Amino acid sequence: MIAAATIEDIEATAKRVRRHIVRMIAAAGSGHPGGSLSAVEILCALYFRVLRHDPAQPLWPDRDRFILSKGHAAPALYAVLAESGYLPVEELLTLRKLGSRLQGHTFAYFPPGANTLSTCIQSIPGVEACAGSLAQGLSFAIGQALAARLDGRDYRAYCLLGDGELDEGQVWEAAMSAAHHRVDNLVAVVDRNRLQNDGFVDDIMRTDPLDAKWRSFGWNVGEVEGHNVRELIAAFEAAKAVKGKPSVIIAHTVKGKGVSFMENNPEFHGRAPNKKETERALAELGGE
Ligand SMILES: Cc1ncc(C[n+]2csc(CCOP(=O)(O)OP(=O)(O)O)c2C)c(N)n1
Repeated sequence: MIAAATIEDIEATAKRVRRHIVRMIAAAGSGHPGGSLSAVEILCALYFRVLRHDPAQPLWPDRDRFILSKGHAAPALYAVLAESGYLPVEELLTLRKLGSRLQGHTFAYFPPGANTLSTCIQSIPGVEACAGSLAQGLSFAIGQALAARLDGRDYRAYCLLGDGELDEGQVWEAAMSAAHHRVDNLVAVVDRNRLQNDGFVDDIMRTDPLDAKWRSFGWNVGEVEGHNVRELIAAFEAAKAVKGKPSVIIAHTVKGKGVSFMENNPEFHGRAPNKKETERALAELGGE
């Protein structure tokens, strides 16, 4: 089982994860840096402090489940899984290469006829679900959370959504059903970076007031500065104590966080940095 890290260690890991993200997307020549960089502290807080998981047993039945619904942020998840020990850090540079386990969006599935955990195929150990087609992750996470209840297990399910992803109706159908079934071992996190594919969420489909919307759908709502590890951990801990309803944490973040010319820049939703930009980004991110 992975040991709880200190806030300082988590912040140091987040720095390394940002550098991995820039390097892997640059090496691939394609990918989604903006929405990967915004999610770094959320993922690091989860994997190094909140989730019950064991890199040596990726299919351990009692593990907490993490579902990356905004699947284009796969580089961030792969980097955090590598830092956790699920795969070699060097493998990160195979992102999006032919034959690599690290495809641009995550996958995990049960092949036809298979119905046991040991026959689940994960792109890399630790990946729970296929993602890329937005909005399916929350429904999947509800299924996982309900399965825990049916199986008499006490694991929890966590799901990371983008704020542009909330344009999809399936998210709100899922939100209603989670409240209806009182799925209190479920936590959704909204990466509220206020940008989506090629523009600002407010211009494409305004979702404010987001907290009131989730609350009216029957959820417990927390709100944090999404790059503040301490605040994130406190919100996840508070959610654990909530009974009878699911929780959502609205995490206010910056798309492209940490790289000045990527921050709040729609261009870097889905474009790799070129050689010069990569050098500049890595210089800004510091470290070795
Ligand atoms: C069903 C579906 N519709 C459209 C897309 C294309 N698409 C990929 S990313 C994206 C924007 C996502 O924005 P957001 O959820 O805010 O992600 P972030 O800004 O955090 O990267 C869109 C529309 C998709 N992947 N799936």
